[in-house]
Amino acid sequence: MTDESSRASGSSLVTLAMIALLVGIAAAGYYWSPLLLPKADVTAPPQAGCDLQRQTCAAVLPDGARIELSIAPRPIPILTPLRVEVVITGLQAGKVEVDFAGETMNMGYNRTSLAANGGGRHIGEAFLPVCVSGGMNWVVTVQVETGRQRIAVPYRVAVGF
Ligand SMILES: [Cu+2]
Repeated sequence: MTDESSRASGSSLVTLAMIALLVGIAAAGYYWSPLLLPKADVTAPPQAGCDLQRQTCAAVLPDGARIELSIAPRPIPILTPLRVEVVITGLQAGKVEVDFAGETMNMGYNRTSLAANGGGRHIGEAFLPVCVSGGMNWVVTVQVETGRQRIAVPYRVAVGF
């Protein structure tokens, strides 16, 4: 009887130790993730109510700088080359990238670098994969690197409905 209970408490100690270890790993992962994943220092919300399926959408930063995104053709098709254009005013941009991610499902890595084309204009091409569920919501994040910071603007758009 005593042997049974001591064995039981021994295994619960092992369980506790494993839980502590997992919590430690999770905490370390959270702590180190900014070094492993590209993480924006500043996230600027796009202007509310703007639909990339219909128009160019912009985000205005607190200092007045603007980051505009347009995707053509409209409506946005899948499995077709898309022309992605970002126009930046009021800040000196280095690298500009656009990342397409499923809002609620993992659609793989879909990121494209844009080339500067003068006057704050950056142009690139993207391609959306087909989704098993038909239409889906995408988060299109414009990532702009300046000398001091990385700015992310997450636009949301429904494609293929
Ligand atoms: Cu999907």
